[in-house]
Amino acid sequence: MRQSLNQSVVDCYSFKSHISFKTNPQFCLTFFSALKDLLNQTMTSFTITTVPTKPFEGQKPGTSGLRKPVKTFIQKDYSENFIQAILDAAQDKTKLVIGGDGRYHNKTVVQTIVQMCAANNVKHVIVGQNGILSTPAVSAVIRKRQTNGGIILTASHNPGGPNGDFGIKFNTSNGGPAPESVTNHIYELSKDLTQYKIVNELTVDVLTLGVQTYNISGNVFTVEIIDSVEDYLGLMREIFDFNTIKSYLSSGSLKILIDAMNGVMGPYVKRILIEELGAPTDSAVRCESLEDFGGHHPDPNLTYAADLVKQLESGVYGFGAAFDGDGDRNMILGKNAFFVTPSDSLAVLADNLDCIPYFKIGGVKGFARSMPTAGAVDLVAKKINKEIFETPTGWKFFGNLMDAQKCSLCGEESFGTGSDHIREKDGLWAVLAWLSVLANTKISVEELLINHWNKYGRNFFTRYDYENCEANPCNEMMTQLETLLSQTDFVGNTFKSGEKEYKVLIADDFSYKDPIDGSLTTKQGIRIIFSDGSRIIFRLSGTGSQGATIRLYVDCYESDSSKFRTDAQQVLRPLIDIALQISKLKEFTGRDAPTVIT
Ligand code: G16
Repeated sequence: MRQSLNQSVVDCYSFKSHISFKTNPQFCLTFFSALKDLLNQTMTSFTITTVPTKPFEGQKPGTSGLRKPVKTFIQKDYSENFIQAILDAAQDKTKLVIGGDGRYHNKTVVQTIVQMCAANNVKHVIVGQNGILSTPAVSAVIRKRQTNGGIILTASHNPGGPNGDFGIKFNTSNGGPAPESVTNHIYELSKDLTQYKIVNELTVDVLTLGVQTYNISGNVFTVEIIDSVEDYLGLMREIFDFNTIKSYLSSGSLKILIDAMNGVMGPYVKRILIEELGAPTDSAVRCESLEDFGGHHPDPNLTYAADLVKQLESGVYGFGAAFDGDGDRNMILGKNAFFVTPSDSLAVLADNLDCIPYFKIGGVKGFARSMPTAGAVDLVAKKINKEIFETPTGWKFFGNLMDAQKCSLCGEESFGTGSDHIREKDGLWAVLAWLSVLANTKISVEELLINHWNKYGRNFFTRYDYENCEANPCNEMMTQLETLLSQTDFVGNTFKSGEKEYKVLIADDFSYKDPIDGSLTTKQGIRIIFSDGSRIIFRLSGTGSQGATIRLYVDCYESDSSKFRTDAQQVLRPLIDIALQISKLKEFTGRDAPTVIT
């Protein structure tokens, strides 16, 4: 009886049976009223507590959610305040998804969110088993189960553990990170909070799959625990031709090595790549999800995924990939650790979308990239006559374009690639997309890139990160750059480094007017664009948890095929020197060298 009641409640919220809210609202209202009576007769009622609180400073979401050291989040009422601000900002919150990347503090906050949802009139929460869902999986679940949004617990690529970082992020009903209008609203609410509501006595069993029904002060509240991988796997099956990938992997033509970096991706890699697609069990490493990511920095780049790079250098593997803590980023390597820049990865996929059934059948609408991402994909868009959009850094800016059917594929230099199947970037999707291209073309990663450059020319790209600098000097450096660029004679100036000379064509602070809702986002990175198309860009990261991180992005275009195989650092050296000279970065930060180069 209890079980069938639970299932009926889920059906009502899920719009999936003949007794759904959508098809038969009157029946559902009567049903819930009867259920309420039954609950009041048979189940203990939990009471809602209103807790007085004081606002915390700085609960302003950054590029993607609120990210702070664990030590900040474990302060009394800190998480509760931010969750209350999210719940207050959410216009409709009948049904929400909850899940995180499993980092330290995940388990505690999952329970807190459930307790607060129960107290704040949320009717139904869907929780990944043991509180685990990758960021792309949350987006997939929100969309598949038509929820009003979700709360994701992650600090993405930032280190975890008691001395690492934690984060809370709100995604809206399209499955994507909340747009700035919503995050600004959350921040404003957080500044004036005087109380939050919680059901302290409620502790849900997050390990057992299925539905739990609770009586919260006489109202029905249901918690549905779902398998962390199932919905996402179902979506991947719809997008890709699993048989083609499977037979290519089993043909022995391609040996792969996947590094899950001890983040959330372990179970996804094992289930999808190994169990479903038949990759040998030793083709995935670091698949055990750990609260501190094994003490590593779960960031898939050449510095923090150095182990994978080393393995690929051996020449044994033809394809390698790594993910970040929450599974939305990816790094792609070919044999001998041939590095595919994220800008090139996006362009190569754009040029080969007919290898993927989702695009072959559904067609390709357009493309988008973040401003600092090199323009390799622009050249593909031009050739195949598709629209291309240049957005600020942050996946949230792609959501509107996708919802308006203007963009099918997008990517960022920060190791993000994805499509309109969800509204987050998607690490494993990118790997499956690459495997689809390799299985169809049957050539190596390096050959694919060389062919691509021969067809379009090569966009050389590098990014220098100066992590954890003192904030004030970095802000001063950016202000100084803005002042310099605003001088009337800056455009037209020439800068020399060695033999190379560059003339400034455009100098500005990037701003973006959303073509769909008209919203304007300013100060998104200082750009110096030279007359040959080369670019130098400076930004302060919006994902760090303390101090400041300066990102310097440099790119140039080369059409001479004899230069395609030159090392990117060598090609870009003159531009990097000019960037350091113009910005006086060393004088401001005291840093001689970046912490990470990609
Ligand atoms: C987030 C955003 C990305 C952005 C990246 C870097 O990724 O979702 O869109 O490119 O941060 O941002 P920043 O340069 O401001 O540090 P993730 O993987 O951290 O969620």
